[in-house]
Amino acid sequence: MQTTPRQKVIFDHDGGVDDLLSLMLLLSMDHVDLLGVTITPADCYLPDATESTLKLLRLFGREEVPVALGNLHGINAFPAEWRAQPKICNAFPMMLNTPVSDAQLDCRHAPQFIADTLIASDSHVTVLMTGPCTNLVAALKGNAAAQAKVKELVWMGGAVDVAGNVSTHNHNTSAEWNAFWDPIATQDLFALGIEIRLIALDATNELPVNKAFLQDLAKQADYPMSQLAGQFWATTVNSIPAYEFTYYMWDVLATSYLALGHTSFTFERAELAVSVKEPNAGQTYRSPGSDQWVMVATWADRDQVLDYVLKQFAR
Ligand code: AGV
Ligand code: CA
Repeated sequence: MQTTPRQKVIFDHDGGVDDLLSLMLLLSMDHVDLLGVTITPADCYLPDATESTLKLLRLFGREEVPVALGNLHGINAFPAEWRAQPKICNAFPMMLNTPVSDAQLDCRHAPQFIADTLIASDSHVTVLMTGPCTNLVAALKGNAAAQAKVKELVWMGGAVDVAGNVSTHNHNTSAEWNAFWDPIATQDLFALGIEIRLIALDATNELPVNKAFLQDLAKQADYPMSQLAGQFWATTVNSIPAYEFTYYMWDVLATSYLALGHTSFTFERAELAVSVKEPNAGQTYRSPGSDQWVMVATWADRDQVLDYVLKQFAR
C-alpha cells in the first residue's frame, strides 16, 4: 500500500509564548516532516527562545531536527516587556527538568540554513513563519533556486481590513507587529511572488485566549502537553495593558492551518502593498494594480480550531 508522503515544513518563529505553543502543536502533527526550526530574535531574547526550542524538541523526542539562529534585527524593536515575557516558559518544572544540548544547533546563520535546506530538498517545502520575515527574505531574495522550492508560505502577519496592533509613537495603529518590525523585509516578501497565505489579524481576531478555553485545556491536564500548554497560556492572561489587553492565538491559528486547511478558513486573493514610512510603517493594505497577490485569511472557524488544538494536546 502506498503511503502519502509527509508534508515537508521549515518553521521560523520568534520565540513568543504563542510561537512556543505553535512549535508544540506542529510537533504533534503526524503528517508533518519538520526539516528544521529557525529563530528570529524579535518578540523574544534569542538565548531564551533557543533554550525553549531545544527543550520542546527534546520533550517530543525530536533531537534530530536542526535549529538555526538568526541575528538580523528589524527597524522597530518589540517592547522589552514583551521580549522578556517568554522567559517564564523556561522556568516551569517540566522545562527546567529537560536537559538541553547544543549539539542540535546548526552552525549556519538562519537565512543560510533556510536557503540550503530548501535547495537540498527533493520536493517542495511549506514554510511556516510566526514572527517577522527578516530571516526568510534574507534567504530568498536573489535566490531563485531556493524560491522555486517553496510550495507555500504560511505567515502570521499583517492586518488588511482591520486595525493593526502596533501602538507606539509615530504610528497610527494600522500595522500588525510582525510586519512592522521590519517593514522593508515585509515589502520585499510580497514582491518575491511566492505563494503566501497570510494569517492576518483579520482572522486571528476570532481567537482571543479566553478562560473557557483554558478551562477545557485544564480538564485534560493529565496529558503532559496539555499541562505545559496550559501553563504557557496562563502567562499571557495579564498582557501588558499599556499596549493591548488581549493575547490572541495568532501563531497557533497559522500553525493549525497546516492541518485543517481550507475547512476552517476563508481566504481571499488580494493585491496588497506595504508601507515603509511613518505613520503607517508595516501596514499591509489593499492596492489594486500592485500585482502582489496574496491569499489573505479573512475568517477562521474558532470552534474547529480550538477542538483541534485540544485534541492534539491530548496525546
Ligand atoms: O502580532 C502578533 C505577533 C504574533 O506572532 N506577536 C505575538 C505573536 O507571537 C506580537 C504581539 C502582538 N501583541 C502582543 C505581541 C502582546 N500583547 N504580547 C506579546 N506579543
Ligand atoms: Ca510570533
